[in-house]
Amino acid sequence: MATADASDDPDGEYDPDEFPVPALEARAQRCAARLREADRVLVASHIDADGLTSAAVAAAALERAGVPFESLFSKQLDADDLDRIAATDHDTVLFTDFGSGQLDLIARHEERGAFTPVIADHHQPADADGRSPSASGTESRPVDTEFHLNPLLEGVDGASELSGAGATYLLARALEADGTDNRDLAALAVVGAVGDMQDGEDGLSGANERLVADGVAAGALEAETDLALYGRQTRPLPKLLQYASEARIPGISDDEAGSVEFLSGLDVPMRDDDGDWRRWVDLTGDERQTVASALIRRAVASGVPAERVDGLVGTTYVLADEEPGTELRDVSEFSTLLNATARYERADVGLAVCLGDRDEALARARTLLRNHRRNLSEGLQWVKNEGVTTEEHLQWFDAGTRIRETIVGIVAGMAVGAAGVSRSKPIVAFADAGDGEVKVSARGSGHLVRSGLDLSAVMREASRAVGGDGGGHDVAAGATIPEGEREVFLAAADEAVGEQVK
Ligand SMILES: [Mn+2]
Repeated sequence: MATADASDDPDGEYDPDEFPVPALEARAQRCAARLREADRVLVASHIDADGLTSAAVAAAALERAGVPFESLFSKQLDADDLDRIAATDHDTVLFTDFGSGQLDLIARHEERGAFTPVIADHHQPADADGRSPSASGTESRPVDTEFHLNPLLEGVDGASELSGAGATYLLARALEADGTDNRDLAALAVVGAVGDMQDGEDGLSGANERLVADGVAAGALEAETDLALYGRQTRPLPKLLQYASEARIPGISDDEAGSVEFLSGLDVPMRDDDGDWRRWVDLTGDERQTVASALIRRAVASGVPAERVDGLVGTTYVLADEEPGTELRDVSEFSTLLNATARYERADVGLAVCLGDRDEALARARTLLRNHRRNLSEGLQWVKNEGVTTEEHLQWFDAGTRIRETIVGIVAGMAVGAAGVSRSKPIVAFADAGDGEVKVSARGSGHLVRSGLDLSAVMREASRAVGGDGGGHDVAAGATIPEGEREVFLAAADEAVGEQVK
């Protein structure tokens, strides 16, 4: 049995010949061997930044290995999706960034010979009854399939140490033929990990660190200590500071005039020759130092807690081959761009950008991103106006058709900490999904997870109790339930959270 630190390099030295996550090598090799035998592979992937980068890593690796493939995307891989996949004439299906949670459904198709599944995922595997192993409280025995690559099966944390794109990257490394080096694909895997919020203040950790090392060694990625605010590549400086939800500095956060005033008081030219605001990426190293130091002094003087001041500077990742000043250069901005394509049913656009399209697809993605930002801010405003309902162990709101079901989870996460929205209870959001179904998204916190919260189990149990289905991660999970079952679902979820969080 491998342990959680099996991926740690004992002497800390980078060994390019060592498999990036040794605990997962045997599984990766088994999956790769099966894919090499296939005439044609259908790559089925989750629709989000991690799923898109998973598909891109798989596509690049299969192409380099000379294996023909097609790709498709799905929001949650439900029974209907699987029926459609089974109806295609592909005999091998590679599931990326989902599949483990649907093992019970997939196994049924496999048993009747519809296709051979190969799974590269990091979500909680379902057992034969469809329960997640952690939900039963005891070691239940998952149904398994022969070609299953998931960090959780080898004691590596799938929530924080390896994403779907990370698991797919390991598969890509196992697919390398002589003379092929797939380490450049680690850059996309890092975008996926950050898209799944696996990075902390000190950047990525555990198995993900080795992916970073691969990307750096391949020249595709740079890890830097820098100002840890979102938008270093593309945001004009005042907006960078004003929208910095990471820090919350009085007189600067949410304060455009305050941000401009703060910047104007520094001995750094803030506008370029055309009179436009400069961006963080436009500043020299010395200028960045000046701004960062002043910002930290200001935060300390304003009474911002020390840990949040420390958080102003952290490990950031840059895609070395991308144009500076574009969304693609910074992994966080890249992942947001991808989410903006995925949430509006344009996974094809996001995948094309991942695979190198810098013309039409990139322009389309940027338009989708502008639209996404507007929808998020309108959604957040709606939640602030309407407020949430507080139950014993959780809080919730039902957006109906007011917030798109594909972004309601992001809005729920953004709403936490707003007036009337507690940080001490998970938040559950409902939105109409059409066809008589309601989408449920739940968000917790690291603190709640440490107290026992596992939203993946909560969503799965409560949704299955009303004829729906769900799953995800301990800190963020989702479900789909039939219309009219909200109250019963809420009662089950409230009880489940109460049992977990002591
Ligand atoms: Mn994922």
